[in-house]
This record gives sequence, structure tokens and C-alpha cells, in this order.
Amino acid sequence: MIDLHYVATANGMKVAIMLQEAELEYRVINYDLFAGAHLTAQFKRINPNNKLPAIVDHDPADGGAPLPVFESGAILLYLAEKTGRFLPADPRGRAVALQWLFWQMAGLGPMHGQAHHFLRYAPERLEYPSTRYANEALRLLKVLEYRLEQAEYLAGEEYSIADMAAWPWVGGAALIDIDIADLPAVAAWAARIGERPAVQAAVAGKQTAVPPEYMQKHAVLTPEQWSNMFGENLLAASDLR
Ligand SMILES: N[C@@H](CCC(=O)N[C@@H](CS)C(=O)NCC(=O)O)C(=O)O
Repeated sequence: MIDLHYVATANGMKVAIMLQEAELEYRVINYDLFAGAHLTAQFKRINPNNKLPAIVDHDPADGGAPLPVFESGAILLYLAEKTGRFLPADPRGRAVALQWLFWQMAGLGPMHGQAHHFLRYAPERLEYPSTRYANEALRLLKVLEYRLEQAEYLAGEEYSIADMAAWPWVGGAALIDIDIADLPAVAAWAARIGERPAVQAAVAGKQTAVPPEYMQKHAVLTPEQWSNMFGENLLAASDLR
């Protein structure tokens, strides 16, 4: 059994997709980010970064104590290695898959995250960061377009954890005013993945579906919610013991 410490954002969704794809037994522990449910000493013992998602594997391969894993890319890799699925076995294919997984973790995710922050969550429109991150978000999607003009999936012919990592972020592009219809290879890839039963199960799952409040174009937060997400309460969590 795997515990999935979860919120239905892009980073959470990629792990829910992998758990469905690999047909692993898991239970979802949902967190209300706006309420600061992740900012506890108890959760810090699972993820010292106090962010979601994280997993706890109660049946690790070594038969030892339950194993917590944080960082969505590391979780995908852990689950791929645990199951022997969704990561090419040959060194060349594996290198290609991992480079796109790391590209998502270091580029697409963080840059889109900043674009979402400045375009959707910032209390006032700040021109410089809004333009900087909107441009970078679009540039990265054009990198994806270039790759997907050459190959059906990021690792080549095989659907892999690299696709699972990128797909939910691409799905959120409309919220930062990017129309993926302008990127035909990305749009076709996104539609192909969206048709997979495991992906549909993760997207529509009772505990994993994205609630409408996360899809608002412009989020208006209370001061307490703001503090939990971006301010003093979040900073204070780094001192929790
Ligand atoms: N690099 C991390 C990012 C995790 C992350 O930023 N998670 C967000 C939700 S998508 C979160 O927990 N935000 C709450 C906060 O920052 O307080 C990963 O991929 O797991």
C-alpha cells in the first residue's frame, strides 16, 4: 500500500497518474493548501520541504520500514523503478526519458509555476515578472513542440514518466493565457495522453480530481490563505521541529 499525500495541482496529478498507470494500490490523503494543512511538523517528517505531493511506500522492495519519498520527479522515478514500468530499460532510452523528466522538473514546472503566481495569484499586476515568466512559459512549450514534432512521446516511441510529468502542466496553460492549439504537436500529444483510461481515472477520481477553486483564473485569497501559501506561515514552517 502507498499513501499519496496529495493536492490536486499539476505536481500532485502526475503522481496520481503514475499510480493509476502502474495499477498500484494507494490511498489518498488530501491536504487543503489554502488552509495550510501541509504546514505541520508531522508532515515535515514525510517531506522536510512541507510541499505536496509526497508518498509513503508501506511495502518497499527491501522489506524495511515504510519509505517516504518527496519531490514529484523523484516519486515518479521511484515508482518506475519499483514496478519496472514507464521508463525505458535500455541506457539510451532511459537517458532520453530522464533528460525530459529533469527538464520538466527544473524548467517547465518552476517557470510555469512562477507564471501562474504572477499572472493569477499576485495581488497586483507587476509588469516585469509577469512578462518574464509568461515569455519563459511559452518558450518552454515551444521546446516541447519541437520535441513532439520529432517523436510521439518525450522518450521516443514509448510513453513514460516524462510524459506524465509534463502533461498536467500543459493542461494548465490556458490559465496563463496560452492556447496550446497554436502548438499542434503538443495539442495532439496532450489529446493522446488525455484519452488514456488511467489518466482519465486520475483526472476524474473522487479524491484526485481538480476542484473548481483551483481553476479560477484570478485567485482572490484571504490574508490567512495568502500567508499559508506565500507568506509568514509558509516561512515559519521551515522552523517546525
Ligand atoms: N518541486 C516540487 C514542488 C512541490 C510544490 O511546490 N507543491 C505545491 C503544490 S503543486 C505546494 O505544496 N505548495 C504549497 C506551498 O508552497 O505552501 C515537486 O515537484 O514535488
